[in-house]
Amino acid sequence: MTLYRGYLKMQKKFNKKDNKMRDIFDAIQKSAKRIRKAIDIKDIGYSQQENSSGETQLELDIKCDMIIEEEFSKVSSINTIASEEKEHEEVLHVEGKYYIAYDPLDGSSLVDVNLSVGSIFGIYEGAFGAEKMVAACYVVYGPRTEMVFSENKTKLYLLQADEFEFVKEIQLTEKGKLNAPGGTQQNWEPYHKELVDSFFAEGYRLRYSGGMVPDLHQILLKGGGLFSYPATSDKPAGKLRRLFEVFPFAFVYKTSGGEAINGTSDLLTLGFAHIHDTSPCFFGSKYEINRVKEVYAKNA
Ligand code: FBP
Repeated sequence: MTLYRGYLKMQKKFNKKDNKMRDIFDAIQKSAKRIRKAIDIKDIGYSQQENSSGETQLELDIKCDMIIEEEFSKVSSINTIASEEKEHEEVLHVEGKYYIAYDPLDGSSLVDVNLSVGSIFGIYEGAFGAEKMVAACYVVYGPRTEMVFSENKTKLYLLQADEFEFVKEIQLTEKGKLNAPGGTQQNWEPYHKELVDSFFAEGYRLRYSGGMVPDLHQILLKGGGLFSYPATSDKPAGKLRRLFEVFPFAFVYKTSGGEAINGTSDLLTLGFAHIHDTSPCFFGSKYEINRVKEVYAKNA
């Protein structure tokens, strides 16, 4: 086989793989545009339904979930989907090789106070699991609509005239200035409170909206800092869900030169027993994450 024919064969294989990911990328963009319109409606009441975490679902949660399922059902490379709004995973195309776990509208309870919210996607190959992750994406619905897609690099896109335009690649610095401490403070471990306070004592600024997507997006775009949602006495396993929220942001932060841990271990080395499992989580630039590791190694 001549060199050139070998190159063509590799190209074809690469393009086929690229096209499959491209189809997923397109389906996420179509979903995001429809969700943007769905958010801008007057009535955002609660439904009669509860999700698997016992939270009453907003009509909007269910609508956004339906939009994403509709768009993904048209993509033959997607084998199975799992939604934060549904108890069980669902097979779409048995021939497909990608498994996608998503949070259709994270922080949805913030819509009625007009704060930014987001959609989160974890793209896994062959099965669900941190070690199977090949790409991650999130969309921020704020004053503007932005999308961040991580595969080999992390790229920012802005919705302009109904098209997502590439803006820039994102890279975290070694050390940041922003601190986003989640969880009910009265239920924090004393050593965690000390850690959070030590960053403020160093001049870090408080930036916490209660929406994971805008909070992590701000730290990513402003060059670094720390987002934390620890284990607390009322939530000893943390609050945020591994497959839908934690693993995707761990992938984005690590691909952008940052770190992501559960206090002691790399989040992308964790397993899961149930698709709705949660985990304590810390996302940030290297300096801040090393500080967390030091404190948690001594105490946890
Ligand atoms: P949902 O996925 O149910 O919206 O919850 C997740 C979330 O709202 C995150 O966006 C946010 O970081 C966290 O919960 C806020 O939790 P708390 O209100 O305990 O600080």
